Amino acid sequence: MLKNDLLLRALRNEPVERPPVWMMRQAGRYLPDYLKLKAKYDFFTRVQTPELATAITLQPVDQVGVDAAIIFCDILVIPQAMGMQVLMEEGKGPSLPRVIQTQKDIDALITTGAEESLKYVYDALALTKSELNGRVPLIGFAGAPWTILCYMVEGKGSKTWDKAKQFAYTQPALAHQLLQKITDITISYLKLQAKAGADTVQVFDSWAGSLSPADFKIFAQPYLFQIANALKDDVPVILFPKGSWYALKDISESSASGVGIDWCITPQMARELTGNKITIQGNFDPSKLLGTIPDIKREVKEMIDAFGAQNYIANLGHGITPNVPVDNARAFVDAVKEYESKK
Ligand code: 1CP
Repeated sequence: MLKNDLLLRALRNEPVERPPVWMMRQAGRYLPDYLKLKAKYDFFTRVQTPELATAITLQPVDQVGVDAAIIFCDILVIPQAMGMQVLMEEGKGPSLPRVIQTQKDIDALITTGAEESLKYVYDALALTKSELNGRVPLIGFAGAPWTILCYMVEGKGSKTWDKAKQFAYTQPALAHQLLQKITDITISYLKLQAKAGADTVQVFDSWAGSLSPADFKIFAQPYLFQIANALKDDVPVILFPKGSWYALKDISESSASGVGIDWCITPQMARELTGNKITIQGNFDPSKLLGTIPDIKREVKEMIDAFGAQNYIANLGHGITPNVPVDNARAFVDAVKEYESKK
């Protein structure tokens, strides 16, 4: 039994005393105890050792007081499970030395049973679940097919994703084959995450906003919806297509229970586009966490006033950045928790 099920109630459109709060990328990055583990173990050791992944996942629950834990892992474990080499270089971010360009490259990817090589993720979820002992819900996650394709084709992060987009626009049949393969594996992977103890799952489409509304409908939305449909009887699904505010109406009519939005859309406009058909998550500008604590507290209250406390999950509009002081992250969370008394 969960002692704090605010997040799950918000996702089920049930009444809450105050909105639940968590922060994208809350595990790792800015917490001193994470940095100590980071100095000792390389990235994939941290991800693949359930005891380490669990310890990192619990840090923001214990130290910042968020209403949900999100398992410590990375979206790029899917390309890895499909047989691609993924390197994580300090200060440089991820890189994939051999990218996808041709039919032959796609044919060489491991598809059947790829999700089984990710047993360490399910083990970490099960261990975290038991350590949480019902304190807060546990969130599983995966990258969205479009965002994973971006890394598989581009080989590293990009501001424009021009190579990934060129691949999709000039070889759409190959792109759809690849997107479908990623989708199928992601569905099996998320189902196994739910079975291992994830109470809800979020699909990060971090680079959806690189596409126009028309191209989002072709290369991103159908695959996001396949995932939401396939998981809907397992756990509530949160879709986060960053930047794709134009898709909010369609998403509100999908099988997803929640949708994440960034800070480039007003709460009023997001509510207008979605009606009250889906729970909205977001959308505090992460850079505002670099301001003063009184400013953070005031702006959080304004944000909740604008969204309303129901059918709403307080969060950032994208991941917390590594330079945020822990006290400021805590002020963000405290401001949401104090909201009830200010109503
Ligand atoms: O050693 C380190 O600390 C490396 C930094 C790091 C961390 C802490 C990477 C490399 N990944 C992670 C963990 C991670 N990644 C989590 C779990 C822990 C947490 O809460 O932070 C999650 C949810 C992710 C998800 C992820 N990885 C996304 C989607 C969310 C988002 O921020 O948009 C993306 C795009 C990635 C790719 C990735 N992995 C790592 C980096 C630096 C990046 C981004 C690279 C780029 O800018 O393209």
